Amino acid sequence: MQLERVELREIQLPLKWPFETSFGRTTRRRILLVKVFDRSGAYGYGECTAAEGPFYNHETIDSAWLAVADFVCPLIARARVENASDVRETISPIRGNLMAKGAVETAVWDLEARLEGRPLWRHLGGTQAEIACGVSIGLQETTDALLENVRRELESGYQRIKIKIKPGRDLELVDAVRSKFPSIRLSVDANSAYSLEDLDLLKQLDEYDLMMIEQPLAPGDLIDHAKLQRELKIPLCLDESILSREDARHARELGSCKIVNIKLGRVGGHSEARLIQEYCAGEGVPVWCGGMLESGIGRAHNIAMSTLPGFVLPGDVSASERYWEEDIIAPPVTVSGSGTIRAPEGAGIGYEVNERRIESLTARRQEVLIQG
Ligand code: OSB
Ligand code: MG
Repeated sequence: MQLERVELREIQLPLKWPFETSFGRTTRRRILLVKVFDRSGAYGYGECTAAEGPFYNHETIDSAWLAVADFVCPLIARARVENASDVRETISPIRGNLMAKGAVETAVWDLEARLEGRPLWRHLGGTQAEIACGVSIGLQETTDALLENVRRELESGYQRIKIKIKPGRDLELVDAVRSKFPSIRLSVDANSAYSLEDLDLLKQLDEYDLMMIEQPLAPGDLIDHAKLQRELKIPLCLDESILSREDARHARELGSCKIVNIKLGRVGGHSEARLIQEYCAGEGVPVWCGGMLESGIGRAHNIAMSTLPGFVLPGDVSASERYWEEDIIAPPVTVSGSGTIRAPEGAGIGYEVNERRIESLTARRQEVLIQG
């Protein structure tokens, strides 16, 4: 592989329904797509999962654009990267900016798999041709609307329901869903909206037979998560807190969680994701794939990652039609009646990228030369 140039594009894609978490509400996505070209003319696609504003983590699409163009690409150019597995180390001098790095790193993996003519998921070492899917349901206007959403997703076949909570909108939502659906696999995600001062409330969640509470406390609070986990029966799952295999090890050794959510962007790409799932598998810690309201390209990468052997719980990887009127890949991602997605057998991410549609959605574009 000889990298020649990298194309950055911002596309704008309205969500079918607004998505609300404890940190805010999204109605329209601004998505940075990265396309890397080999000198042979082959290419690979990656998606940056940074949001429009710095509320999930510190990155934004605009900070990521700058990081990719001014720092990630130049480092890759200087190193003359030849293998996807070398990208992680090559760009490691850049601190943070993991979603920016992940966009490029995953694109190079797609390129390499396409060059070898095989599915990315097999190229990564995936073993599960069919992955288990759940859904993440945002905060709704009313409890009835939430219950109706849960009912519809269960009817579609999804294997696990996760609902978003925040202070003031927690116990009554969980109580309503659990009362109406006594035996479903149910979890909650707080996106860091609580502190140890909420211990009494969080303890009450213990009574609802949840699969997990995801990220109740601040991203840096591994110690407080460990204190909280000692007070609860339900497993804690960490999302925002886990940026690397080292973070997973620290969380494990401290007892901060019993389950880990892995997101490609948050950890900087496929290589780090693979290291985390390997570590967790060795420790008997279940992992699952999180989502960031991705378009088809990021979604396809999530599917590939989810086929690795450590991914034993249903992820937040769901059908394109839950997000978009029309996706940018063909066919769109679909989910079976039993809540699974079959990993595609085509080369690379395995879905056709609709370049005409991408062109029509493009708000800005920049090309960075790697090697003339
Ligand atoms: O915490 O998992 C999260 C979306 C945006 C930011 C953070 C999160 C989420 C989701 C949605 O839960 C997952 C998805 O459906 O893509
Ligand atoms: Mg989360």
